[in-house]
Amino acid sequence: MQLKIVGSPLPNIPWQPRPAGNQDLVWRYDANPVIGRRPLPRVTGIYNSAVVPWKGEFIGVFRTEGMDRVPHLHVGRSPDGLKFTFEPKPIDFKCDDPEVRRHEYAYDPRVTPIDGVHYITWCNGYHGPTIGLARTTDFVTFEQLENAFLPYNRNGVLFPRKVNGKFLMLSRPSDTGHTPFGDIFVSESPDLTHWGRHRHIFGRGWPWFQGMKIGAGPSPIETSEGWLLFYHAVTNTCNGYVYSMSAMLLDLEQPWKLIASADQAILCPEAPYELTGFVPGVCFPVGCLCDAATGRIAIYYGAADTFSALCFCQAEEIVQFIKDHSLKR
Ligand code: M1P
Repeated sequence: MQLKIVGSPLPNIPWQPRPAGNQDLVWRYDANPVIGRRPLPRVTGIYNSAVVPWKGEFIGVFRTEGMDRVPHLHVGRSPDGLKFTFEPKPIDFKCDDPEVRRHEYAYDPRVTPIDGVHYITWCNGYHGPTIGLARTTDFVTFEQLENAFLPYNRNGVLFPRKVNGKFLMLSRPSDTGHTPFGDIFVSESPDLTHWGRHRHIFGRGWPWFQGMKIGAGPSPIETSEGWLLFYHAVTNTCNGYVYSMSAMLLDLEQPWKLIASADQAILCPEAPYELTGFVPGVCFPVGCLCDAATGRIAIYYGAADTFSALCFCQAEEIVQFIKDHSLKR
């Protein structure tokens, strides 16, 4: 297989080669976490956040959580994708409709460029969690659009281009709490306001690593073998939920059709910063950089609901692994 990636070269992608002797598909940045404890005054953690290339450097939307544990979204910037500085104040979304603008909480942002505009999707408090949506062209002014779905929903993730002339969004219908269920669906829209044609893509279940729920991670990467989607997979234990990362391939023109899904996790909570924090045992992929020239992928993931960490992989190896270890249910 000679995998082709649809996208731009990113020669300055943050990157470390796989360490000698390491046989894992996905390996961690050796100076993790990239964002540690108390990154801002009175902020206990910045995690589950999305980074994109921006004018030769990097920018992103970050989940911050203070002593009251209510999450908000802040802009952050980085020259190298490794060291970040953050706006001290949350994003002040502009919206003419006060009903849409009303703010309860905001978390787990994804950032997706489509046709020169950056769209932010996040879990937005509106009588319970639903999918908030905003757009920006400069990361200074953010225009908030209609919430995409009715409550309760989480993990709203846009595709990076229209498919058959429509915007596509992944999401996971949920409940108001720590949802003990969850499958990934896709919905389409002509205008980012009206969403429909909801299709089930893939469900929780066998094997055990994803027995409780799953949720889309970063925006899918377009490859010659299909859309490559990293996702979080949750299992239940006697000590609570454990969040790992796995990957699947979706059909390019009919993305509700699953091509293949790996039969195991590709990153499990093992490092100290993944096992110690506000919620131990969480690896939660949210942002992703990809160098289309080399197939290098850098994934930003939340660790233990406290830290932001980085891991690396090669697109062709991941796609081959999904095909070779394709889940059969
Ligand atoms: O605490 C682990 C995660 O729990 C929730 O994830 P999900 O709703 O997808 O199961 C979210 O609160 C997420 O932010 C958190 O990391």
